[in-house]
Amino acid sequence: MTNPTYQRATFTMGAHNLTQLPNSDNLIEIAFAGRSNSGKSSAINRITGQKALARISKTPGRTQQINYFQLDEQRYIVDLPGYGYAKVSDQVKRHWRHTLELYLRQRECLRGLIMMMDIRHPFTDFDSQMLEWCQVTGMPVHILLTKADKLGRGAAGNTLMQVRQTLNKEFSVERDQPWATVQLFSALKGTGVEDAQALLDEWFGFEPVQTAEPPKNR
Ligand SMILES: Nc1nc2c(ncn2[C@@H]2O[C@H](COP(=O)(O)OP(=O)(O)O)[C@@H](O)[C@H]2O)c(=O)[nH]1
Ligand SMILES: [Mg+2]
Repeated sequence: MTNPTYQRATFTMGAHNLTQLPNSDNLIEIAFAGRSNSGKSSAINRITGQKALARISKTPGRTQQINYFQLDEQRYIVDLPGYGYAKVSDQVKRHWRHTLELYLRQRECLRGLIMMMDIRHPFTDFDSQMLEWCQVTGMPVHILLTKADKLGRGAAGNTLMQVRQTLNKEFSVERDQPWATVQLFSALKGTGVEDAQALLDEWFGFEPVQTAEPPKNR
């Protein structure tokens, strides 16, 4: 069952640089990152059960700001700018590259990063760069392999396994110790939504939602 707090999420502010972020004392943030067009907005909307919280943009890369969605006084979902969009100037790219690095390495209230990777194109250059920045500080990372509906079950399962292997080999914090976790996800079909919500619940420190026993028909 969806934690109703996600459905109450509201947009509170967009920041263009780190000085505009809310004071981190007593906050818990979970950030969503991904290449433009990786399905980040669709994932945020699906996980929060809101149709248009993060605007699903047909023009990739338009969201060049850090967007804050408030769940309650303490907890925020943070939508980081999509990266890898060719039409942005080099200067803008450099600005965001630097800003994202500082954000991931220094933001004290950041509890973890959810990274969207299109299941058909995992580990783009900047995905790997972001993973390295998180690896340095041991920042928890959970990867959603998005648009899983675009592959058949077998192929999706194989990609999941390969991605897990790559994570354990190339991005472990301790040798061969899994650090980042990964799952299949489809905003279209709803695959993996509950698993993603359960992870957010854990990171945000929400108690597991009790599902009431349905009344028995006699
Ligand atoms: N088939 C399929 N398409 C998806 C899924 N999630 C997103 N898309 C499509 O991928 C494109 C980019 O999605 P969007 O959420 O805007 O990506 P963003 O740029 O990363 O925020 C849109 O055309 C979406 O409709 C999914 O789970 N399955
Ligand atoms: Mg988007």
